[in-house]
Amino acid sequence: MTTVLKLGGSVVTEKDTPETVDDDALARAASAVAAHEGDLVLVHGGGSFGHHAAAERGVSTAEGTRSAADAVAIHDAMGRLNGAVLDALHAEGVEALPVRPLSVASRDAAGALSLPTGSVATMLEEGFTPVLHGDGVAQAGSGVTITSGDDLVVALARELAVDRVGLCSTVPGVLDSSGEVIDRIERFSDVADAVGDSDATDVTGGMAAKVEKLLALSAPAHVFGPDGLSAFLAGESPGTVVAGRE
Ligand code: IP8
Repeated sequence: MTTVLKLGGSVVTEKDTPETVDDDALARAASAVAAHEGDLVLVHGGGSFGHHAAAERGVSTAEGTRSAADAVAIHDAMGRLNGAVLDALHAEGVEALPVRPLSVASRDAAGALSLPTGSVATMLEEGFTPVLHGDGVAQAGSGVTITSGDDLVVALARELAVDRVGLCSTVPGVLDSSGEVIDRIERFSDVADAVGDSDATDVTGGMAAKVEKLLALSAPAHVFGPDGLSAFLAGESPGTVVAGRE
């Protein structure tokens, strides 16, 4: 049983204060991950590290940079967050290893992501927990653009034999217009009016973009808040199930 789990950047950082880890939230997430049995690939978002670094330099999924210094500054910010995530996992006994997209991934001119997964698959076979993150990635015709952790989740779910996908966000699921968690989404049109943009600085789109990407997967995806993380890792279905092609 292979699970891909994204820890949202807003879950593990103080999203409005640059480069600030939410240590307690990260420690709780690491402890939940440590209790999980089975193969797990982790991805984390940018939070107050990558999104601030990218926004300061005018770089997004749509706007690339041809400045290597800017690309490396964004990558370094993500490296600092990745280091904090790895430290928290190691403290809980999780044998976590970094997999850093800038060096291995690419996008074509239309934005389609190519992510070689040989290292991830071999790490899993050897008992490690690979930890990827949203990053700057070279894109044909655009220099370096931002690739969201959500896109990495989708690429991993396509390339590996993944059974379950989880997105741990700050909200307890995908919410309808009255703030209630939607149990199950099968078509984007069902929720198009209800899902809006993320409110803090986020250069890669909000909940609407997440739902659209998850609907394209063949594995069921779950969107839940930090309180649902242990339940998800135990095989339960907290929050919203996004079941586009199930
Ligand atoms: O928070 C964004 O990843 P996300 C990564 O998963 C950067 O969208 C570098 C802004």
